[in-house]
Amino acid sequence: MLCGNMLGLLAKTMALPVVARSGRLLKPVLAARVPGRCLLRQEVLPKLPVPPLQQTCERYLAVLEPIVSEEELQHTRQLVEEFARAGGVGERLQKGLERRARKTDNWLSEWWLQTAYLEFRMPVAVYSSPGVVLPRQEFQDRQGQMRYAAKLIAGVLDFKSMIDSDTLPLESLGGKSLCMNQYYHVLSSCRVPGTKRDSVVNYSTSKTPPTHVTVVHNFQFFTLDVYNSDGSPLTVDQIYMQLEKIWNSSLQTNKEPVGILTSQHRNTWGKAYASLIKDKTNKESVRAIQKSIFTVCLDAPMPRVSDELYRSRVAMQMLHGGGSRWNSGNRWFDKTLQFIIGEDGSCGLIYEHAAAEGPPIMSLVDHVVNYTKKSEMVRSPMIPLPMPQKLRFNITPEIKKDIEKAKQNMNIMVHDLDMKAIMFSHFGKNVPKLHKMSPDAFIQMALQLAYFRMYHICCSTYESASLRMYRLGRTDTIRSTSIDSLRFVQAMDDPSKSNTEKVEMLEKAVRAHRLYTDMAIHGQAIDRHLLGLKLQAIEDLTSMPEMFMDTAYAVALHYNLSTSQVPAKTDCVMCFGPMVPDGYGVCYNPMEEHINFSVSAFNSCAETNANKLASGLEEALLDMRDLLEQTTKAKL
Ligand SMILES: *[C@@H]1O[C@H](CO)[C@@H](O)[C@H](O)[C@H]1NC(C)=O
Ligand SMILES: *[C@@H]1O[C@H](CO)[C@@H](O)[C@H](O)[C@H]1NC(C)=O
Ligand SMILES: *[C@@H]1O[C@H](CO)[C@@H](O)[C@H](O)[C@H]1NC(C)=O
Ligand SMILES: *[C@@H]1O[C@H](CO)[C@@H](O)[C@H](O)[C@H]1NC(C)=O
Ligand SMILES: CC(=O)N[C@H]1CO[C@H](CO)[C@@H](O)[C@@H]1O
Repeated sequence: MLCGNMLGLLAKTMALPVVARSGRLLKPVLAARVPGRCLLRQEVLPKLPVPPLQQTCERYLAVLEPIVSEEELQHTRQLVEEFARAGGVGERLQKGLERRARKTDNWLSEWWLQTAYLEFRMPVAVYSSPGVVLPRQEFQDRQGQMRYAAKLIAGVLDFKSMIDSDTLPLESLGGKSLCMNQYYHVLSSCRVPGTKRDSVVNYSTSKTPPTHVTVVHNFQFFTLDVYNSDGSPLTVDQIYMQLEKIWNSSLQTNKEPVGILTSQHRNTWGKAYASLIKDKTNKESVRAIQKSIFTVCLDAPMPRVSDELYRSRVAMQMLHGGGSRWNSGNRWFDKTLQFIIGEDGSCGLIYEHAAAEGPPIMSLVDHVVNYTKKSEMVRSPMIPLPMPQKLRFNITPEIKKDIEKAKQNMNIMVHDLDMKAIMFSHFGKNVPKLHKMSPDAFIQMALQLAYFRMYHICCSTYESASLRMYRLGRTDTIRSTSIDSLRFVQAMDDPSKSNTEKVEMLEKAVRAHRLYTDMAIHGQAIDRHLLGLKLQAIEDLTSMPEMFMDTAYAVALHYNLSTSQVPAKTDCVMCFGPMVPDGYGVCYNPMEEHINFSVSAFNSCAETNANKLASGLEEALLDMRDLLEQTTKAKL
């Protein structure tokens, strides 16, 4: 199954003065967003190209080389030749794609949103939504927890004011502007389940944009109005007081965890949703959550674990909440953005993936974390504020049954997810840079090496690449496994190879990865193009070309390694589940002198082990550094 997990490449931000076009300084306000700089810039971004057919076919055969047998490759070669021959079906589909590209802003984005996300029927928790682990906070009690939550809410509102006034720092990559569209989909939006496919609603451009966030504590949801009537945001102090009121009126812990319904298989939840919102009160409560700017989950403390396991436990708390006994019911998984703050200092967030990739989320996180560090909060005059509204749910026996089923399924998912979050503290981007290698390519090659050492073969590897250089661009796939990476990992532990040979092979593999990356961010990778040709065949009601029914195609799309580099300035790490039942999900944030990793796998697969791959990765990184250092020394 295609899953659109994840992120893009390092995006440089150019800070621009926070001054409106009129020259007047902008106040954070509720004013409806006016199409301004970002949207005008949108118009001048180039359109995503459709790569040439022959190029994609050749590159497809090249990526298969390290992952399928020679016989299979031979067979596939024939199918591809047949597909791409002059006057053949490939050319016809290609023309269809080119037509689509002329008629739309982006030939891919709507298809991608539908196939990768809204038609994906597995639960969004674990299978689709990424989490982010923030550095552990010092607080040890609920006052500290609420104070931090209040600062965090204020920080997001501060970021929102840049979105509303269209003054977000524009991002660029290699001197080219990036599409800023995703930023406008993160707040005030929510996924809505359907019985066959889902949809996404957003209220940021509605006539009456929302002025509230939802807060959930002990499975009970509240709406918290975060703006004064004059449009100014509440101060941290004010938000704190409101959170305390919420806390005090949600002390009972015996409430039905309605939110856990959102963790179900999408068809199941789609059915349960229809029955839930038949009741008018329920419908209004659900609407209030969907419409809110974002959600804040005040989590109960989780079981204590050793410092070594703590990071991994928090990663799991972000991804699924720990099960029905713990915080899994303290979520609305359909909500695009949910910050999570535990009483024990664990912090982070989870986001629903249909709206955005990692980078916009990370730049929001960087902004918010900075904001929470601003020394002390200003004391504001205490104007009495209304009590935040509790959202009521009428639980019929039928809904109660759905909740019980959801609890069971969630607990199965919780048991199945294996997650290891590690900090690699020996070095970061500094070492590869010293040896003139791309840090991302270096880390990817270490991952290839670790995998090869475990399985003695290599596998299809997905690394997301940002297509944001193009209008409405999302992602394509960097295929990190190449014939050059295979040669390198084979040579690395081969005593008949000299260090100099090994270094040459590493350099070659790193260059191949760089080249593929460059190709991908310029819209010339193969994965989305092949998907487009396939969807075009479906749209044209053409019989499915054999090339897409070939085993090699299934192998190519079976990503045992699903990876993403998600850089942030904040010392944090993103995490997500594997893309396939027998695979791994690996995410990393390379800092200058250390790297934070998360590695996930499923316990139900006997062949995979997150701990083992994580330590293999550390070993591979160290071995590669030693190789470079020894060889360089020898040269001197
Ligand atoms: C919100 O969704 C509507 C309908 O899907 C869409 O027309 C609108 O452009 C979206 N607004 C934003 C800010 O993306
Ligand atoms: C919440 O309850 C605590 C303890 O009973 C009390 O000290 C505090 O004043 C209450 N806060 C609000 C805002 O009602
Ligand atoms: C956070 O603050 C630091 C120091 O004040 C600054 O250098 C950095 O650019 C800020 N980052 C963001 C994303 O605002
Ligand atoms: C990886 O993928 C292949 C199928 O493409 C499968 O046979 C293999 O067992 C997978 N899992 C692992 C852990 O290698
Ligand atoms: C969120 C997280 O795990 N951050 C860690 C990244 O690595 C550094 C240094 O090794 C740790 O200090 C952070 O806690």
